[in-house]
Amino acid sequence: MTTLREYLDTTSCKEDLKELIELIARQAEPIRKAFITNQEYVDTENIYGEEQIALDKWSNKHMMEVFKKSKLVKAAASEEEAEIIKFPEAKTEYALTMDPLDGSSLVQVNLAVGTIIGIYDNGEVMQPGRNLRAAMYMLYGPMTVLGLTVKEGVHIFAMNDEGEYLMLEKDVRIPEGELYASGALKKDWLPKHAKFIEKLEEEGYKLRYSGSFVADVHQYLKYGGLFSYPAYKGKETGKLRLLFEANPMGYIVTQAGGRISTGYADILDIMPEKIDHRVPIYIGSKGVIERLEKEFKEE
Ligand code: AHM
Ligand code: MG
Repeated sequence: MTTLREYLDTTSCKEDLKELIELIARQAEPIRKAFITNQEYVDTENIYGEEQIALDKWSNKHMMEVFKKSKLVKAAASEEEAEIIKFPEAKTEYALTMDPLDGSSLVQVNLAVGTIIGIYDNGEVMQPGRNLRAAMYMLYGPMTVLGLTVKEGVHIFAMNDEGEYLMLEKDVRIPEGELYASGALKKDWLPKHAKFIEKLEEEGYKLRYSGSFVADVHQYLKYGGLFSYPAYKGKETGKLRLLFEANPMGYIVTQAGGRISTGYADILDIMPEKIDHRVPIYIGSKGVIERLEKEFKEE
């Protein structure tokens, strides 16, 4: 079986990028181990005023320490930090975006959660997702799984008992599947969104929504369909973040032949206006997203 290193050696990645990807992927082990010791809620809120559980903070702090020590990261923006963190001792130009623990509300019920990372190679995080050099996620489910693209397709790896990643699926292509999901309360959905979701239900699309974006997108990558967290009444920007969630996962899905859209435009072309820039998200199979964009524009 192909190890992560063996795969990386077949790509056009420079040695320091290979090292960075391996280093990040290895952090799945300490993060997983921390699940058991970081279960309780702490009485702080994150920068979005949300209740923050200890594991969010722990994972963020752990990753930032790893980045600093490695000298492989010049700057990092994290969902858990109000400002971009700079590492002046870095010997590279890699700038990262990170959701250290996506799906954190599921930690205490032991459902799948993950870490999402975007990697730019020009020292800058405030730029469109289209410019990403690489994107990856680690999913902590029954197995520890790594989804990775270095702009040469999407490949899925699983960690074995020795902590080594072995390739599970090569060159994943997202099919035109029939799963659907929508975040936000149904009573707050905007009319165009509600109409489209209703249509999918009538066509026989099956509902799959877990509360963990990274776990949901991993599933949609395999089976296809339309995952959405839309604009909704009172929050026209939607909930999910451009830098930390939409761009890296959208980049991966796009590399697998799928799409990510606001319903009107490709999310990967958006210039971020601020660190916590939020976007309505439609992500999944290409056909259904093109159909949605067409209908949204027509009405
Ligand atoms: P988080 O990064 O703080 O965990 O928040 C993002 C999560 C996504 O993983 C998920 O899709 C969404 O929020 C779930 O939200 P809701 O509870 O409104 O369904
Ligand atoms: Mg998140």
